[in-house]
Amino acid sequence: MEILTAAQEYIDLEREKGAHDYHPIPVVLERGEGVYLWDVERKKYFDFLSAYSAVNQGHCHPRIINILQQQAQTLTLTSRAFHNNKLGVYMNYMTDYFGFDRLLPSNTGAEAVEAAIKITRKWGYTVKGIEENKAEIIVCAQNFHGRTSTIISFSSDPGSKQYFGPHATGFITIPYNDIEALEAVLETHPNIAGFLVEPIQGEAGVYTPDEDFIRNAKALCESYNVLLIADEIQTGIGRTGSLLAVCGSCTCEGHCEKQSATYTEPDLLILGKALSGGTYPVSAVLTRNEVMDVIQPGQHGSTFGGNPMACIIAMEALEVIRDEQLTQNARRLGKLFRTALNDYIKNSKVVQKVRGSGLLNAIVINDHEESDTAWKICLKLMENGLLAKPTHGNIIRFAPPLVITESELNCCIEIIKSTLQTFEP
Ligand code: IF1
Repeated sequence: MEILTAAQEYIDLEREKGAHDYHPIPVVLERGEGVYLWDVERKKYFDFLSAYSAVNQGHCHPRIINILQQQAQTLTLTSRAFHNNKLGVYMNYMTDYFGFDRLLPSNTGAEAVEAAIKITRKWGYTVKGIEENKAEIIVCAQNFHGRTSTIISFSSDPGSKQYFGPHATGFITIPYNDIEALEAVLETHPNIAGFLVEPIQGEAGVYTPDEDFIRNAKALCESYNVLLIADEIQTGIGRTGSLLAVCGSCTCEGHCEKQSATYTEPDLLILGKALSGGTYPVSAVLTRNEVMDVIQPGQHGSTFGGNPMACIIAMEALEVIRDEQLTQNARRLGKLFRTALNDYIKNSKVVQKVRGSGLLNAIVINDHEESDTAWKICLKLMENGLLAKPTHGNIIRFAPPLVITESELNCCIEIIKSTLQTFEP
């Protein structure tokens, strides 16, 4: 392989030889460790994106990398045509960790969302008794669930879906955090099989619903015999200061047997991203017996889903979450972060709002959505040694790896404040 030196050369190669499907911050990274990243010129940065919350356990976590290396030297892939000696152990571990009966393994987040849609529809026909091809799934405006042709069909972002039609039907969109709208659709549509929802909307700009939204949604779903499908691909695994966002303020990290008053049990739980600590694509759908039983041999699958590498990595990644108490760390440092930034914005003309939960936070820039202020702030943050990315034009997401320490976070708060200061009028 060619060895290039200047960052610009790598950037040019991607632009000349690749699909123009992204508009990255112009930094070329070559190494990561914990909360830190280094570029090809050896400049060091704090990572405040964590690969969209996939690297909750920090870059190249030694325990995860160690187990990955061991398994890579032993057995990488068998396909599901044969059994392997890790999959069953992993399924047992996961169902126990998250409190469900059964697991369906996959690789990327979008694949797991697709699987959840298929399970939900088939449950709708074979258990609920909906007439074939009439099942509908309720989704929320401003959702982000992935990039497949079915999933983009119910996106509200024109860029994600325009000219990729014809779009899939069978989805009904309601406003996020609108329990009345949910009830109205359930009341008037007898063919609803599921309600697919992010407990906190990441792409929408880290939008947290009312405290009782998910709980009320679950109660409604129950009374209309509809499955509640929680997409926790981004919010799960400690990120928001609880094991899952549906745990609410419960801090037990999955030890409470879900008795906590704040926990809402989804019928289907979708996980991805940090399930591998960002080292490997691992995703999963968890549900109870009678729902998972709608899938029989030949009806779903994936060459890589449930491979022994994925299984062993995910178990270690989840052990790290527990052993290092990363959920508690996210909760404690998240509060500290929001307090510090809220303090700053009291006298700020640049930042309108700070919001989030745990270490999934965002600031809303006081400018219209098409302005490039957030982009410019991110470039300045990069210059100052901190990597973050705007979402929706005027929102900047701040999501460092959960292994960040208090002193590191304080250092980052200083970088963020002093950078924002240079944009104040
Ligand atoms: C991209 C955002 C994050 C997700 C939820 C499913 C998926 C995602 C809740 C699909 C993926 C990513 C993918 C990334 C941008 C991104 C993202 F900005 F769009 F919202 F994380 F913040 N459900 N999210 O957040 O998982 O198939 O990608 O593994 O560039 O598309 P995937």
